[in-house]
Amino acid sequence: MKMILRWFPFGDDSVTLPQIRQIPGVSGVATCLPAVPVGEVWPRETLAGLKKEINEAGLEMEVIESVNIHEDIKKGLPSRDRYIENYRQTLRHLGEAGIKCLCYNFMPVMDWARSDLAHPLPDGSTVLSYRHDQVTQMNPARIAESMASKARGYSLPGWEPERLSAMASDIEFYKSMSRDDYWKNMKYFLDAVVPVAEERGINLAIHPDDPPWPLFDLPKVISNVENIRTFLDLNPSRANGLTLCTGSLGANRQNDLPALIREFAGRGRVHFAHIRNITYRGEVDFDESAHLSECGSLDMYAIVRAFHDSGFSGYIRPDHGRMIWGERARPGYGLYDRALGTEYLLGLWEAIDKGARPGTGV
Ligand SMILES: [Mn+2]
Repeated sequence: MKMILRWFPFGDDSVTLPQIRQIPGVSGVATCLPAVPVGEVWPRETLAGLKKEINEAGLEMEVIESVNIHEDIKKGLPSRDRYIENYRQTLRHLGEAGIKCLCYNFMPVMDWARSDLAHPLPDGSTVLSYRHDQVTQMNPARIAESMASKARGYSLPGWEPERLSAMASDIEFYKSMSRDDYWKNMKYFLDAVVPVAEERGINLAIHPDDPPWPLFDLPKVISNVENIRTFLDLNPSRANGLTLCTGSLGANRQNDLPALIREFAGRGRVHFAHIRNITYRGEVDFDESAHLSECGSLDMYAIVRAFHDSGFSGYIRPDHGRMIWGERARPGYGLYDRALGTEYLLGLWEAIDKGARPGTGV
């Protein structure tokens, strides 16, 4: 297991590499090239420069989050082949840069949604929160507007301006697409890119839908145990794997997270873990919360233990955190609460690991 932190390059993050270097137990960052338009090849030289910057700060660059997938691939349009070829070329460049794991998602139109990016908690911190009625009462353009107004000037990954302009027509397009066709488009993509990933030693790790239920009638497919099984069977390579995000999948109370982790990590198909806690505020409403079990609705001990017991050897990051101690940062991605979460998760891991090995525990 390697503990990493998400970091946005080129000045689009309030958190610096030297700060991340000082969080005990963190070996590297998950990063991205936000300036490359969706569908185009990620330039080799830019990746090499970024790797140099990260390595010189004493950190590894082994995980990318994420290379976005052009909407034409998800729609299955004839133009998809050009974009898929570009994706294959990007994978080759990522391999040359030493990337071992690529987190991506296949969600149509929008990556993730929240009703508030700075919801106040009683302890004075703020968190991202989701109230289903508020989200469905807005149209996607209004959601984007309301999210951007609380993004403190940082870009919101997955809500890039070029996506927003096409949102309304894209939503119309998907209304006529069957769930089966969506799976077929996914398989077409996987069968083209997985062999290149395998050859370059990269594990693909799809991120679950967030929230894990349909919004605006859009097909959402990575949201529970059944459809994750379907997804993994689309292409049986180990390189076709998952990012297991406890906050995303955990928002659906029907998802038994430890069981899900034991099944998929046990099969060697989980390559990246996003571990965070949430507090249920209704059947389909939740607030993000501090990582500690007692601060939310998820049992973090059971979650970390399931990863440990499954022999998980991929990457873990603490995912989102609260905004605390007056920090001004990208919503969900401040330094302080993610550092606290990191140490808590590493503490759980050490206790479970030593307890599982006779002679090393108490
Ligand atoms: Mn996540």
